[in-house]
Amino acid sequence: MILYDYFRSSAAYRVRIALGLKGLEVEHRPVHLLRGGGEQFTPRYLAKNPQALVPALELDDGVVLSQSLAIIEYLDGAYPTPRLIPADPVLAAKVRAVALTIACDTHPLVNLRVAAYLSDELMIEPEAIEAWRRHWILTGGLQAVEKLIAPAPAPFCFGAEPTLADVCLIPQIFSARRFATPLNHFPRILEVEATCLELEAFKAAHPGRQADAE
Ligand SMILES: N[C@@H](CCC(=O)N[C@@H](CS)C(=O)NCC(=O)O)C(=O)O
Repeated sequence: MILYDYFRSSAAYRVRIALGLKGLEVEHRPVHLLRGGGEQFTPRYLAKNPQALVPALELDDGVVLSQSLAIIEYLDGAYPTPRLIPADPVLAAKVRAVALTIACDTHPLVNLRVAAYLSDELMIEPEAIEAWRRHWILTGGLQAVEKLIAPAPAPFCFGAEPTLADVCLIPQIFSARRFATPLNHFPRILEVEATCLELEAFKAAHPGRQADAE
């Protein structure tokens, strides 16, 4: 399999963690999101993913999957050990709710193309864009996630094993720290982070450990 990847992409980071938890090796093909106006816009990459976003996962038979959560659902179906989406339907819905809070209601608001539009089209100053990012990371995502996982058993988001919720949360925390978002009001989230970062799958997926890291 080939993962079209960018070291700092939160969405690609999710897929890297999932691959690591399942012990799967892939070839990484970096797509530089900034260089030369963005390699995601080249015809060669658009043929892989017409959305011009990373990640994309090319399977051995040439089929290309896009959207990190769809890719992870595929991996969970094709390589079910360990399961990232629990079999219990209620628990699965809770895990997906945390994942979607991050992937649908937080990350899209702070993504590169949104920041580029604010900056290049609306002429918004860099400091205001940073404030925008912090605002949505907190109010769009982490405040709710803290409440969603607080009643669940520790040390991961939902108990003794990592799930899709942890896979989505760790990259969002990385992004929060990158934009100097205060996390001190989120003890449960910080506990999950400390627990995950002890696992090799989470360590190996970290942006700083990627071959294309800058
Ligand atoms: N919902 C998509 C989001 C993918 C996404 O936004 N990727 C970002 C990097 S984290 C990207 O490729 N940005 C390029 C751009 O904004 O031009 C997913 O989960 O895969």
